[in-house]
Amino acid sequence: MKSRIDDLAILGGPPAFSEPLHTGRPNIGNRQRLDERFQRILDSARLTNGGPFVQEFETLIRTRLGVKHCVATCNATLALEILAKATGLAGEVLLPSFTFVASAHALNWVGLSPVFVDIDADSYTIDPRLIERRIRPNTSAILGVDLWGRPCDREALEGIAARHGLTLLFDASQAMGSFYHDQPIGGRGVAEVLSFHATKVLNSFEGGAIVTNDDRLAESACRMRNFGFTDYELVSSPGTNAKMSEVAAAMGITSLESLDDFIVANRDRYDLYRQELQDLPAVKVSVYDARDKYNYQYVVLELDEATAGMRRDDLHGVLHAENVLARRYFYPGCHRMEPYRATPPAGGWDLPVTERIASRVLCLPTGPSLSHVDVRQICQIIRLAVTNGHAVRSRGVGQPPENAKPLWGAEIRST
Ligand code: T4K
Repeated sequence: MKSRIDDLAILGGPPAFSEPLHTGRPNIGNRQRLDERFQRILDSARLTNGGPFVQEFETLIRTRLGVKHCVATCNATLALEILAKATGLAGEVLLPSFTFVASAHALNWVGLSPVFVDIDADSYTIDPRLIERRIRPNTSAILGVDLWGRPCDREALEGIAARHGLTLLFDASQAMGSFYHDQPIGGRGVAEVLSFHATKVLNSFEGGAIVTNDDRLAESACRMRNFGFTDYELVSSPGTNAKMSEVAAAMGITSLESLDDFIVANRDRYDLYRQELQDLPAVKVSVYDARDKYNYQYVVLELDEATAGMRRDDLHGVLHAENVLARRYFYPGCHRMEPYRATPPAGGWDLPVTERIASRVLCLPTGPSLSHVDVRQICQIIRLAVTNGHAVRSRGVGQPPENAKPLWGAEIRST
């Protein structure tokens, strides 16, 4: 364990970890069962186009979430695009800027205009109190985002959508396994979208899904993900290719079998992080709404730079030097990314909470592949850095953001 600031790797000490600790380590599940499924796919030569594993995966997801339909796709970005097309959205869609850029890009890609609404400082999700002032005659929908697996305020959004005749959709890409109050995410609004990307709590290498209780919407989405085909040779609408492959579904099924174990492991690491960091006034590990349940896939630390004497980016640099690849998700907010940065509304984007939170938060490595010893060591590094923030900073540790990403080029530790 490091006890003096000179031990910190950024100040010349040896890195605490010889191999990178990633934020977003894939959860694999039972490899033997995965292998068996792969063999069955190869033996059957049924590789894609709605094969038996995709059908099984869809059934398992809809049963688990208690929804009528699951339309599996090759990723969540295309699921969002299809959903926007299938619900016939036009004009402007309200969503938070503080999200992964795919939430906004999917809308932009199909010709819609994302309009960003600020977030609530405690939940980090869209602030319902700020939505109505952004509604204009050409607003067609609200896209709530369950950031870091935390369900956004569905009841409040439903009320607003109903009052203004807006379509309500949810980007639940990060929220598989989470519950809004006592209900699994997936069944609210017109539809919800899930991601099964490798870094998600449930992974299918790449993958996504639209889940909905709307029969017609499910039928449209199925058609659109398969070039608009309704029959063997009959094409009855525009469409794209967003089909999930059989290997992806096999991974998804395998990962789903262990999902509850992954969540228990995530919860365990989250509790340990909180326990280890609770007495540090400069640091807040995100707290959750007791009415909900979470997948705990992201452990989010918020740094108060005035108390710490160092900026979030300094701490980010300190951790990366130790091979702890914490991420500044979702810095700097979509509104500061192109094309949204270049096309602000009159008067500019008004997103003070997003700006503040985006400059303060760090997501830490977590998950089954991370040991308790690892977590304690990471916490000790954080403690050492933030309790000596001024001293560390006076030695010029600030690391420009551009330097952070290349570390991902390093070898990945196997689970
Ligand atoms: N909406 C929301 C709210 C989302 O969060 C996302 C995706 C989407 C929509 C769109 O879903 P998809 O179309 O992707 O299904 C990652 C993911 O690529 C992205 O899926 C995810 N959100 C986003 C939050 O994170 P990056 O650029 O941060 O990933 P990357 O490659 O830097 O990996 C993160 C860390 O995970 C690295 O340190 C290494 C580790 N890793 C990653 C991969 C891919 C591994 O250890 N193994 C791996 O295979 O975007």
